[in-house]
Amino acid sequence: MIKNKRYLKTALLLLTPLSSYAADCELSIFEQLATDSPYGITLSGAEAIADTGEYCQVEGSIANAEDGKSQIKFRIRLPDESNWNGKFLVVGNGGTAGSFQGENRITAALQLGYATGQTDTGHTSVRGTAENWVMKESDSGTMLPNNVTLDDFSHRAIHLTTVVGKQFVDEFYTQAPEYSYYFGCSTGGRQGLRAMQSYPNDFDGIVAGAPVYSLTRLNMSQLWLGQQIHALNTKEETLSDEQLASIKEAVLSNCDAVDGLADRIIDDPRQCDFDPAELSCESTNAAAACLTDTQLDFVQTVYQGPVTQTGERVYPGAVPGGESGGQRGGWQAFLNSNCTNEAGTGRCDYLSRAWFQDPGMDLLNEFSIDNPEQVAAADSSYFSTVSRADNPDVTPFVQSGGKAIMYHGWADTNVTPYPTIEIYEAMDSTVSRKRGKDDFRDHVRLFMAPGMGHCQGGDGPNNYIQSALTAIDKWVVEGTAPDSILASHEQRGISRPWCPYPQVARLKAADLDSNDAESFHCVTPPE
Ligand SMILES: [Ca+2]
Repeated sequence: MIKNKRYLKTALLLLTPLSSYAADCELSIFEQLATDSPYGITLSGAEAIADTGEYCQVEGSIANAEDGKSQIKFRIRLPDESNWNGKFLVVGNGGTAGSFQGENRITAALQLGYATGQTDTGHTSVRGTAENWVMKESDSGTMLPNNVTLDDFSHRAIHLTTVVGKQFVDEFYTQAPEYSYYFGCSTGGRQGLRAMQSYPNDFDGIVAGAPVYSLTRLNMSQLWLGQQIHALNTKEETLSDEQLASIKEAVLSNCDAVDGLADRIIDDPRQCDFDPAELSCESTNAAAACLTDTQLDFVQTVYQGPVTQTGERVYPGAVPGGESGGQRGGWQAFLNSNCTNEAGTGRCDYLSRAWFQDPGMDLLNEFSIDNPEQVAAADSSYFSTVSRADNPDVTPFVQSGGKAIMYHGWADTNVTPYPTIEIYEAMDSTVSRKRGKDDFRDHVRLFMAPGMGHCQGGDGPNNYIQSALTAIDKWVVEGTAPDSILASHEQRGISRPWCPYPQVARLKAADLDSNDAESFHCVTPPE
């Protein structure tokens, strides 16, 4: 019935060429779908928009079949039929989500003719207000984990937005999407990993950047770092911008040219042997931005990461090369971040709610990685358990023919890149062992991005969205695995290929232009 109305409208459009595309974007198109849906869909609006091409934007919410308590907001954008490429792309979130995010990915996708989907992941987060959505009050007045919002945030919202989004695409074009993709970074990277692990048939292709496979361990390392910063500040030894810049310059002078090119890009920070002691104010030729002994200890500690007194590593440390500058300001970003218990102003407040449902708990002073009971309690909280994306067995995804591009900036100071290599290698060995063959890299490839910060920024090439999207599409549709991904740095005017791990980019010949990606090829580094 509804579809017949659409056909009628289409016919009218053909008869009246001056009719706008807007005539074909009405909520009524989707009403029957919403009524028949088992997921409890409420439509909130449809609007014809013309910015990145012309598209129909539909918004609504999903209550979810299971318990009907979810409030997962979704936004679907449907390009004009003549521009639709037959595909559907869902983009992920960042941070604690709570709004429609990933607009730069959406814009790139609309330019390529994709229908797109976004979700707020089932709760609203407003900067500066408490993350109360992680808790709920029981009938007896005690605070409990809010399992509905936590499930939605962790994995269910992306899944249901994808399932429902495909139906909206089908309803609008009277044709299901030929291929469906996912693209996200940071929290969005975790959502992409989780999709591979838990919903192996949702997507034909996944692009997952800076994924956080253990959100709680990342958060624990950030809390620990907050405590180190607090201690440094208490001693009035706070690192200045000038000192951070001098650390970065010292790192570069020691490590930049190790890869053969002095270009302010460190190809593989694991090859960087840097001792901050050379910046000591005690040295004979100490510079104005030298470091005190307390500051030197702090810098070493940040590289080392959280390790307990008994020698147990809680999480990997920071990579050298991202100390200063970049789009997110290097270490300044976390040196300026606070960890107070004031509602809505810091990570400590959020984690006290997420891990312990106790906003009154002073994590800065009361939590310690050297207290095994506390660490175990945080690790086993509902929040931590449900938000993990650490199952390396993605065999079902691989067996269903899925393709995935993972990536991580080698100068990411927000989310240290080491765990991404760790989970990638664990996935490779697990899947290869189970399948009894060595074709994992025909399905999943990791691209480490030299000099790039957290999902963006940094001195290295960090403009990659369009080429990553093109690469995953080519892999899925044509079966051509990406041997490199072209990335560029707009301000520096340089381009460079990202190489599939463990390969690195090297000049094909020493006299070629090192600003041009064409001069490079991907090679396996010598042992
Ligand atoms: Ca270099």
